[in-house]
Amino acid sequence: MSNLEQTLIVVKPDGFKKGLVGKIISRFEQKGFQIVNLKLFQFDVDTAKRFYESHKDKHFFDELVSFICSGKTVGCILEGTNAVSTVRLMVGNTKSSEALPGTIRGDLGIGLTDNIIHASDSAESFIKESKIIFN
Ligand code: 3AN
Repeated sequence: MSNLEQTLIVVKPDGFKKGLVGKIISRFEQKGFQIVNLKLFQFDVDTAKRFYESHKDKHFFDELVSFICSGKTVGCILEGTNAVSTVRLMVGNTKSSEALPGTIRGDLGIGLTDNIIHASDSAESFIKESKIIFN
């Protein structure tokens, strides 16, 4: 039975600077996901802190906020079967250096904080994060 879901991806500043926006979104289209909404924008510090609120007690929080604000990003809402888990599989391990070949981070990135792309980790995160970006 088909489980139609939506999820959010954000191409991070390193992905944007490397000119990977088209390549990344194309992978999701080729997989069969539909683009529901798309936005080019740059995070300000307040928005980034709200977006990454669940990490506020982590040692890397300030670095993460500073990095996501460092350049342009592209937010995209995708829709399709099991979108949340399938998109996360396509994104790959948080540490790009350990992400499997065939995943976006495995093929296109090498960093940890700068790991090319964000993808919502649950339906609840998608609702919260997409409201912050597509307010
Ligand atoms: P993911 O994006 O794979 O879901 P999370 O949610 O654990 O990973 O972490 C959110 C973001 O925080 C990651 N995308 C990465 O940019 C950054 N991050 C995670 N762990 C670390 C770490 N140990 N040091 C620096 N940055 C990190």
